[in-house]
Amino acid sequence: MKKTTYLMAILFAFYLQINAQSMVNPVSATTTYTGTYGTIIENTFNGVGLETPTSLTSNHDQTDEYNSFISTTVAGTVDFNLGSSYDIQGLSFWNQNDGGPATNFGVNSVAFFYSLDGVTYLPISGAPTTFLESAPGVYAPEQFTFTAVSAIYIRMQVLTNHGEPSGSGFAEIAFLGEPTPTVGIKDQKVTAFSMYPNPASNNVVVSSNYEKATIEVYDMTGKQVLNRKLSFGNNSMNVSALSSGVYLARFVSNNKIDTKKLIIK
Ligand SMILES: [Ca+2]
Repeated sequence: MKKTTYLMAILFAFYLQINAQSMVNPVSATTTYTGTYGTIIENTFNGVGLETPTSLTSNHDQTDEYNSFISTTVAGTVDFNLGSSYDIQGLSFWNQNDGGPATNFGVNSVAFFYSLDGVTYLPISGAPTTFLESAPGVYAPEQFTFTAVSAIYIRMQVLTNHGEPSGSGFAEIAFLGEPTPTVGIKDQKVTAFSMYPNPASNNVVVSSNYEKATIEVYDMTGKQVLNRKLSFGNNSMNVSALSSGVYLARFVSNNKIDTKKLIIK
């Protein structure tokens, strides 16, 4: 193969790799907010207002009651349902812009969480914690990337806005990711970690396929109850202090996050 052909092949493979990641739109959402000005939460994920509804870099039209959401309180939570499991590794966010009522309704400080069951939510490491107030005439999104998490639900908890006392608003949100790969027999060896016995009572052997990893155990309220460093291979984890019940074990290494259910007898 000629050198240039070889180089083109590599570039093309790289291009395919990048394009495997694409826009993931929620299919529904539930929120603690009450909408006002005739706005509905669906306006923030149905693509209405985006000049190119399939693009994470598209501009969003001037915000109005038909393409954005305004709440009656500043703080609130929105749980976006992706419909099925995706490996999410980024997001685009279009804040309330100068179409109205005013840019100071825009979302300011936030916290993002992910969940596979819509009940237990864990924090997304590296997700954005603030969004800028939109400048007049600026309708482009803020874009963020983070270490991928496998999620069916993404929670955005709004803590503050940009100064308006009567409520918060934003125009659109969309996620960057790909459908979570189904683990086949040939993929078993790339599983991040395994645990046995499970159900367990006193000790769990955690087998890690990565160097320098951590396992975090959360109870069903999302509270972390154990945190332990792992080395490659088998690690013994004492769980005798945990009461009987269902827990989530979250494995974190440099490039891999994986979550499994752990049952304590
Ligand atoms: Ca919109």
